[in-house]
Amino acid sequence: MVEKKKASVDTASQALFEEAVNQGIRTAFQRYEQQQPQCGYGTLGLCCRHCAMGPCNIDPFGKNGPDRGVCGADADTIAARHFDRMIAAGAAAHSDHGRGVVEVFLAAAKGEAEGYEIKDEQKLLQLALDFDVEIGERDIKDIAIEVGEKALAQWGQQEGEVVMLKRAPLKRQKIWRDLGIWPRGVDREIVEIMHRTHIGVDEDPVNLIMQGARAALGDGWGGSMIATEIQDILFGTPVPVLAQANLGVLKEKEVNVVIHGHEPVLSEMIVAVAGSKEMLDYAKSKGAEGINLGGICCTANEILMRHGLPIAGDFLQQELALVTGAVDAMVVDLQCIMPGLTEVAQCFDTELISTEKRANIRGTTRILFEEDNAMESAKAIVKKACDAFEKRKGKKVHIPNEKTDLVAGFSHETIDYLLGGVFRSSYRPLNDNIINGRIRGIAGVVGCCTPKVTHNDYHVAMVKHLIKNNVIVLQTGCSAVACAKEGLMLPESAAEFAGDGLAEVCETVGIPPVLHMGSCVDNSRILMAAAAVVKEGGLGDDISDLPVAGAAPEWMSEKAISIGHYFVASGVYTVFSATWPTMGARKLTDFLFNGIEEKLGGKWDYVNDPIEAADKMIAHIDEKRAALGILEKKKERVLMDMAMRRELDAG
Ligand code: SF4
Ligand code: MSK
Repeated sequence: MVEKKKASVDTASQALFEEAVNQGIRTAFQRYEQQQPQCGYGTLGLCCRHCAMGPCNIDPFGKNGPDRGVCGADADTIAARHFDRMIAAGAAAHSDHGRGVVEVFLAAAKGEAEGYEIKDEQKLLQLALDFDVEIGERDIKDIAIEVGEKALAQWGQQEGEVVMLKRAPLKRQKIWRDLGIWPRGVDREIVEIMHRTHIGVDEDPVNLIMQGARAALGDGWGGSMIATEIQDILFGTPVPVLAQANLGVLKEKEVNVVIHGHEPVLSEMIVAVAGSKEMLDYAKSKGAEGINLGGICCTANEILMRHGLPIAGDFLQQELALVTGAVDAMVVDLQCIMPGLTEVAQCFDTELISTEKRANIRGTTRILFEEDNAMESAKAIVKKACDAFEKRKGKKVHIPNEKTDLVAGFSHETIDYLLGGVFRSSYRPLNDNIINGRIRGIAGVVGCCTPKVTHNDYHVAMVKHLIKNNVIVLQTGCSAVACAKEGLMLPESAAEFAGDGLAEVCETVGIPPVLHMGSCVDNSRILMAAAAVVKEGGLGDDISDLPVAGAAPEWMSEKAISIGHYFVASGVYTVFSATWPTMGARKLTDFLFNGIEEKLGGKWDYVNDPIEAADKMIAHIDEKRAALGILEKKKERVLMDMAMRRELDAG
């Protein structure tokens, strides 16, 4: 059994972990222990079951065991094929999400999706320029329909270039073209991975990994970026909002609806419906004082970014949320939904409602989302939650006290605006502060949480170490949730946790040292921010020149591998911790950690200690600073008086 202190560094999760143990409820923490010892071949990437002559295992020590599978594939081929298939699955997940969002957008533009409207016309026009859609005097609806059709065509495109990669710096574009890895179509590159990793096709690990890069780029700069942009157009581009995070956001006397998964198309409707008089009256008729919405995983991040709604928790807190006994309905769509939820929900009065045709979860109530019935589905869901509250009313609940304030909503446009001021939005102040050394560099710390390490420990330790060393941190996904709970996303946390230079910039601009940029598909916002920093000038002419680094210290999903690989393929040094999937394949691992840099300017690394990993990121940042000739620049300390601050605010 896991000891309480090892389950989580988050005290709310620790308490509920113990409550689950006391009540005999199994969660991922116990199931992980039951899986021990996990298969060594699988852990090292040395197990193949791509055909029925297998499964084949390779001897990791190169001694008396087999060094090839039945077909003759060696360790590097087997691990590279497996790595590529992780990319394919991750890219497919993000991109299929993106496709669904574009379909809803198109229906909304045609007036066929009640309740949806275009909220950010400016962003629509920007996207129209990307897709070469004529603007002129045309009606905004006509522009939206053409943008929607052209965006949707990116998935099935067979030849040519996925359009959004043109947002990257010109030098980066040339690298992709010269290497022949500019994706032709989002789906095509994923299918090609599946073909090339079939028995007896591509056996060259380097060739396989470069196709992986092509598919991953189709995810990050394609499917994910389109998803982010279209979600902003439909639901509004995030601006800073104050909110709260952790399971203490649940309320005993209100109907608690927890929205979990990834797609904001239905959760936006639930947000709209839950605030209506009709639903509030219904909730009161069941004895509740109100309706309380909270999120888990990336749906949490989506509704947080746009509405300031509270985050109940991250991936490993989904079952713990139910253990509170206070969740009346948990609404799940897709991705990162643990099948184990059903077993936990059965111990309580919780309605577990699944809404996605693509994701049936046995034991859930099915209320399917269709774009033409979103409002009705949302109402039916909220009513079910109210009915469940009536059953739960008066029973004992275990809601922890922990909830922490945070400021979220840092789209890359918002960063631009906050830094540059009202009249002159620009990344110039960020670049200047990197050049003068107040900010040493930028780190993207993202990804999931995993029971392989103490929950949230790596995220929090790494991010604290980075900001202490004047590295500003951009976050998405469950990593953002972890640091929000720790209080790192408040402007005042700069004085407590950040180094002098970073703290000075944060205090002047009024931002936290750790910026919440959204959900997993919103890693595309980090790409756009990196491209904007290059464009602003003074820090080289490619993303690989920037003093930046990426990390996913508690990763677990295949999407994380796709994200990591598109960061590497965009020129970023990217460190993973907790586990690494190719460790048994020496030549392949050496290529990913070293050789790939010659081709792509970025590379992978694995360091299973968050502080050591952060130190390697800082060392990389310093190397880039040295190459730019700014390593020695010491920050000139400027004490700002009120007049200077006002001037900065006014831009
Ligand atoms: Fe074994 Fe080759 Fe079949 Fe993989 S593809 S299971 S290594 S025979
Ligand atoms: S939800 S992919 S556990 S970040 Fe995006 Fe969190 Fe990882 Fe799922």
